Amino acid sequence: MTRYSAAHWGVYEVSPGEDGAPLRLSPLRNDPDPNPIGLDQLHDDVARLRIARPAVRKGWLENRARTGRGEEPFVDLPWDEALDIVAAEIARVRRDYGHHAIFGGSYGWASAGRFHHAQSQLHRFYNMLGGYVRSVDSYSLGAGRVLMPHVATSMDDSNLSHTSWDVLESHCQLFVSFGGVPLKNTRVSSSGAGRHRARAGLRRLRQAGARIVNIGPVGDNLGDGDADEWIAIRPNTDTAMMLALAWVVLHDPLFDRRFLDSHTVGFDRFRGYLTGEADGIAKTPDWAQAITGVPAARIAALGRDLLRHRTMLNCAWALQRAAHGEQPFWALVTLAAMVGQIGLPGGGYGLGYGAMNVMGSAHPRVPGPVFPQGNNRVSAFIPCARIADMLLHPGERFTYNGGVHAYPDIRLVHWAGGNPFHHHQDLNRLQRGWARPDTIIVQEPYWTPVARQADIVLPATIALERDDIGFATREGLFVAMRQAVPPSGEARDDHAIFVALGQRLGIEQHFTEGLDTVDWLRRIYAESAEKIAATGLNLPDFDHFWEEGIIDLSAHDRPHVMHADFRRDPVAHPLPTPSGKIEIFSERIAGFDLADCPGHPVWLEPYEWLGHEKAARYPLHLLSDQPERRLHSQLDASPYSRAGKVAGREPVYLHPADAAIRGISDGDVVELFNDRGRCLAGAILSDAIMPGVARLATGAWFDPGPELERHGNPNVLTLDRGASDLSQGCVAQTCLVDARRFEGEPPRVTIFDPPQILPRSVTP
Ligand SMILES: Nc1nc2c(c(=O)[nH]1)N[C@H]1C(S)=C(S)[C@@H](COP(=O)(O)OP(=O)(O)OC[C@H]3O[C@@H](n4cnc5c(=O)[nH]c(N)nc54)[C@H](O)[C@@H]3O)O[C@H]1N2
Ligand SMILES: Nc1nc2c(c(=O)[nH]1)N[C@H]1C(S)=C(S)[C@@H](COP(=O)(O)OP(=O)(O)OC[C@H]3O[C@@H](n4cnc5c(=O)[nH]c(N)nc54)[C@H](O)[C@@H]3O)O[C@H]1N2
Ligand SMILES: [Mo]
Repeated sequence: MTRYSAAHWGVYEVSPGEDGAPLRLSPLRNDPDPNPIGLDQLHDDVARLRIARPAVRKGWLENRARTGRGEEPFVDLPWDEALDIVAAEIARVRRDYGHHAIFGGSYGWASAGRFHHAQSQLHRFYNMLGGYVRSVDSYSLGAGRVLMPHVATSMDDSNLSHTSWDVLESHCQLFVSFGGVPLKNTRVSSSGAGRHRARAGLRRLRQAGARIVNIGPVGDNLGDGDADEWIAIRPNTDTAMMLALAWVVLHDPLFDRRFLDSHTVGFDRFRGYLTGEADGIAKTPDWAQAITGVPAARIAALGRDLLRHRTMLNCAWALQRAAHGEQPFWALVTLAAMVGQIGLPGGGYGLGYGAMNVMGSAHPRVPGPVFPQGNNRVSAFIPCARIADMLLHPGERFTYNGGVHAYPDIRLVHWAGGNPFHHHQDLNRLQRGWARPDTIIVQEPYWTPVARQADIVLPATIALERDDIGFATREGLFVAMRQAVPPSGEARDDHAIFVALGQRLGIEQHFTEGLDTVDWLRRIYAESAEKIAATGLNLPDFDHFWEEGIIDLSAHDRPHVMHADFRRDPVAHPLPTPSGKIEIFSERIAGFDLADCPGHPVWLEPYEWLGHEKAARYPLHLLSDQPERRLHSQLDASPYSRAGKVAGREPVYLHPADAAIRGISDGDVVELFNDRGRCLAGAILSDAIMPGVARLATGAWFDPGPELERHGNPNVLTLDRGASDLSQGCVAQTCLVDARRFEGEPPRVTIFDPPQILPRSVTP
């Protein structure tokens, strides 16, 4: 009987190793493009970084010292003692300061599995206790999540309703993508990727004769080289190019207002801006050339082609992870509306065909199992990327989606399933904020950077060590994730940790409702099956599912066209915007009266870019994209991730001309630097990156040395500022740096050495 395990990277088959060897993981048999990331989950290089027992930072244990985070050794504690300490600390903070002093935002991907979802467990626990300060939105789509419901539909809906690859193959003639379709990214889906579809999707699109154009600073990030054309563009300037394309479309004899009149609002307000009637500047290809570096003739030619083909306009999420990140999404939708093919097969727009496996799926959209989180009685929240601001500036006001709010004063931080020392920008600044709370509790399987920055570390199990249900909407599978190995060391499930804390704080019954793990799995499965039955699709009962190991929904696949119903009948199928139509001008956003996000798409200068005066000092634009060989910081110690390193560090891609003027050769250790920080990386020279741009993927485990970060974590360089006063999204891609060859013996990377743990006996 085959057993399965679902992971964000894909579904894996689990079988016993031969002759008593450890467990063997192999890709799902019918996965056309398996993702090797997950095969290393049980490798010794990963396993040696597991946290064996609860641990408390020495200075915190001895005298509750806030200083010394990330520097002092930890002390081993038995579970009961550690749990008593954590429960007492939670009780102290809620008694003395209230629940709005507890930060439980706990942003992060954790692992797949619908029940042991670390964040949901933590949120339910604190909700039962009386609430916590939460975080909203995501690092993925900070600007997009806030903007898009005003303009077309929510990002959740958008992600689940992209036109499927099969439809593109049959109908799309011109596929234009800002930011490529990087296959590395498409092999992951939050909550569990199923069969990987984008590689074949792109290949078939190309074989069907579609012309594929990649616009971006990076030339080799579209499929297996499927792009017929690469238009190199300065980072963070795509909005200007989209506006110029819109200008060309507007002046094309084939331009036709009918779709704009019937399905959108506010075009004429935008038109005045586009033509320059409003501000004296016509957004022509010449105008855009000066900003983007793309020749005006090329913009004009592409603009002319848009109306003459069935055209899909796509944009990577990375474009909105930048200053004024709302604008490229809004401009793209506006351009697509002007082209008039939204809702037609193979035409319209895509927001993220290259972001995840789920995009372009034809699998049915059904509601999956959900572990209920309860209600939060604390109203205070932050946009997730404003964590350092919150920690550094309690009481300070911030704007968000039209409202004004204040940062709460946080005394206790509790994190499970995320790595802020991976995901946040300007880590040196985060570290200053991180020094302020009384207590930081982290639940983690591994000695990750955030675990090392905690006061109290509680070891959590990984997915292979527990029973769970794998499911992600439109991934086409339910996966019985049966425990495959015993927990490592004394690791406990996040759920079990919260049950034990609940016992100590008097909410155990509330938290568990008297159910054990298997009871919960049965319950959330049955609830999902009932909802799905209402759509006419019947799942087997739980025992049958658990025995079979997998339910495959692909017999119910259907070609899908985004916004098809809306196009057919916008009155019967309105969009969830105030007008029910696509909002090219948004009265609501205009009403917020924000200088950095007015009522229609506009070009606004990024905080840092190659056209900025700062570029004289820091002439390279740093892109920190998603890593090919891991998910964020997860499994960075694995052989697969380490095989991609250069000189033991994360590779930085540089154009040969930029390398030459700095005396940098392939394989050199280089130092990247700006006013915010310095890090080392290993150079790879490549013609597939435009001059003036450097690319260093995220996720090398943060390894701060006395002088500089040693391992290549780009977030010591990135800027920690909100995308705008509308969204406050993260702006990781807005960052100028310079590079130099590192002379001398580079410092050793030490973050993969397990930390020093003292026995309990050394402390009073
Ligand atoms: N410069 C720059 N920074 C970025 C980005 C960028 O493009 N550029 N991208 C951003 C984006 S889009 C994202 S989504 C974030 C991602 O940031 P995160 O989601 O925080 O990164 P992960 O490394 O996935 O962290 C998940 C952590 O959960 C742990 N974990 C796994 N399973 C379990 C479990 O069952 N229980 C517990 N308790 N823990 C578990 C893992 O060991 C890991 O440490 O990064 C953001 N940061
Ligand atoms: N293997 C792997 N896959 C992943 C992840 C991972 O960690 N590992 N993370 C997942 C997550 S959480 C997310 S949110 C998605 C993110 O999906 P995306 O945000 O789409 O991913 P990125 O790799 O950051 O960026 C995609 C491309 O955008 C380009 N780009 C960056 N800035 C600009 C710009 O200003 N203009 C243009 N035209 N192009 C630009 C980069 O060159 C890059 O190749 O990926 C998911 N997939
Ligand atoms: Mo993300």
